[in-house]
Amino acid sequence: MNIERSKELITQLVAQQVTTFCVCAGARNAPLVRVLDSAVGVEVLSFFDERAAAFFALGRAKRDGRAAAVITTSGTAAAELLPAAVEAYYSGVPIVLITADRPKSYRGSASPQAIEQVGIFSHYASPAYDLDKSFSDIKISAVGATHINICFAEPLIDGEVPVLQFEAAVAIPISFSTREQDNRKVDLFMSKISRPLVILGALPVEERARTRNFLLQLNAPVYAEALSGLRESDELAHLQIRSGVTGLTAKSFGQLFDSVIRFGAVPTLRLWRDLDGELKNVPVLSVSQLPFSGLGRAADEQAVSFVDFWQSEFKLKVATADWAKHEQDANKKREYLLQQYPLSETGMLHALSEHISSESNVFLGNSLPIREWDQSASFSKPHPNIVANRGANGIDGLISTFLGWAATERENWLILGDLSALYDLNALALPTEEKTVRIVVVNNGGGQIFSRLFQDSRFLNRHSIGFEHWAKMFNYSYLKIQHGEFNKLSAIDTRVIIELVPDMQQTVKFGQEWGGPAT
Ligand SMILES: Cc1ncc(C[n+]2csc(CCOP(=O)(O)OP(=O)(O)O)c2C)c(N)n1
Repeated sequence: MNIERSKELITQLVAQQVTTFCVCAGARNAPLVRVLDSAVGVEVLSFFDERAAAFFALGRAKRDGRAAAVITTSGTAAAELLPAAVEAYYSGVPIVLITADRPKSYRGSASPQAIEQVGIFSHYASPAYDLDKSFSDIKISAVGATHINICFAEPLIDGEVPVLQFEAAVAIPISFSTREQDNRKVDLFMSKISRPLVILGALPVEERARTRNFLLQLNAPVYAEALSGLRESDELAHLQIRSGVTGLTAKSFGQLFDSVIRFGAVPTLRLWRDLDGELKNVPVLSVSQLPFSGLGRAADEQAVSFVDFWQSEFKLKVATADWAKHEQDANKKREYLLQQYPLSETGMLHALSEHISSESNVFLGNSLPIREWDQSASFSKPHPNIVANRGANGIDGLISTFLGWAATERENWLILGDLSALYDLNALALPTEEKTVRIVVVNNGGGQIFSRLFQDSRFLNRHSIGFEHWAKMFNYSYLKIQHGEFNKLSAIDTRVIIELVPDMQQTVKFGQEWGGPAT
C-alpha cells in the first residue's frame, strides 16, 4: 500500500507539472524517497535541512513558473516548512508540501516523532489533504502552498519499487486566477482623479510590455522599483521619478499628486507606508496579480486584477505638471551623493550594479539591499531578471531561495545583509550543479536597518563576524571589497562569496544628506 500510494501521489503531481522534488529523507517518508529514487524524467534533489529545502523549492517554482515539491519525514521536520509556506502565500508562488506521518491512530499519543501535522500550516496552505489509508484525487493550487499529509504504516517499504518514467516537462507559466471584480471600480476611480503617481512593484514578466504601453499613454509620473523590470526602461525614462525617496516624500506629495495607482506586487518604497499614515486619505488603486491591498485600510480595498484593469474603459491623459522640475533637482542630488560617497552602502551597490551584466540573474535580499538597490543601481545598465522574497519580507531562507532560483545558463547574483546570511549559512550545502553563483554579503556588522529607526543597539545584533571561513568551509572562493576595489570582480571563480564592507561614516553622511527616510 505505501509504495502504491507513493507512486499514485507522484504520478498525480507530475501530471500537474510538478517535476522538482526536494527530498529530505527520514524513516517515515521512505516509501516516497524510494519511489522517487527510481523515477526517470523528474528532478530529485536531496536536502538535510527542511527549512532550506522548502525555500529552495520556492526558488525553483519562481524560476520555472510551476510548482515544486518538498518532502519531509514526520515530526518537527514538517514544522520547518512554515516560513517558506508563508512567503509562498504572500507572493503567490505555488509549492507543494508533502509531510509523511504516522498512521492516524498515533495522533495525540506523543509517541516518537508523532506530532499534530494536520492543519500545521494553518491558512498558509490551501488546499490541505490528509491521506490516511485511502487516496483521493489531489488538485494543487496555482498560488501559494498545497499541503499533502500522507500516513504510512509499517512495514514502510511494503512492495516492489516501480520504475516510473515521465516525459520531460513542458514549462507552463503560472496562471493567476482572475478575481471576481466589477471593473466599474476602475472607471469610477479614474473619473475622480487627475494627477496620479504611478508606483510599479514586482510585475509579472507577461504584464510588463502592456503596462509600459499604457503608462506611455497615461503620461503620469512613474516610480518604478527594480522588481518591476521597467526601472531602467528607456521608453519610460521621461516619465520616471528616478530620484527615489529624495523626490518622493509625504510632504511634497500633495503639491504634485492627488492619487496613487500601483501596478504589481506591494511596493517597498517608503512612501507606500505613508499611505497608511500621513497620506491615509489619498485614494489608491492597486492593479496586481494577487488580491492583497498592501495597506491597512478597509478590507474591501482588494487589488483589481490586470485582466479587469485592461478591460476598463476610462480615458485619462495626465497633463505634464511641475513634477519634472522637482525631479530634475532631486535627481541631481542623488547623483551628487553617489559620487561624493562611493564607499557608502548605496555607493557600493551602485558600483556593483555597474559590474553585473544585464543578462545576469539578480536576487535582492531584505531589508536594506533591496531598498538600496532601488535607490542607487545604475540606470544605464538594465537588470530585468531580478527577484526578491517580498511576500513576507523575511530575512530567512534567502540563500536557499536564491539557489533554487539560480539558472544554469546565466550568472546568478545574490545581494544580502550579514544577518540574513548568518540566518541561512548551511544553504551553501545545497545543490548548485554547474551554476555560476556569486553571493554578495553587505557586511555592515548587524541589522543596520534598525539604526535608522531606533537609537537602541539592542535592535542591531551587532557583531564582528567575517565571512571568509564560511566560504572556505563550503569550498567557495572568497573576495573582500572594502575600499572600492571593484576591479577584482573582473576575474572571479564560478562560486564565490563577495564580502562588501561599506564605510560606516560615508553611509551615515549619505543618509543624512539624502533627506528622505530610508525605510
Ligand atoms: C525571519 C525574520 N526575522 C526578523 C525580521 C526583522 N528584520 C528585518 S530587517 C532585519 C535585520 C536584517 O539585517 P541584515 O541581514 O544584516 O540586513 P540589513 O540590516 O543590512 O538590511 C531584521 C531582523 C525579518 N524580516 N525576518
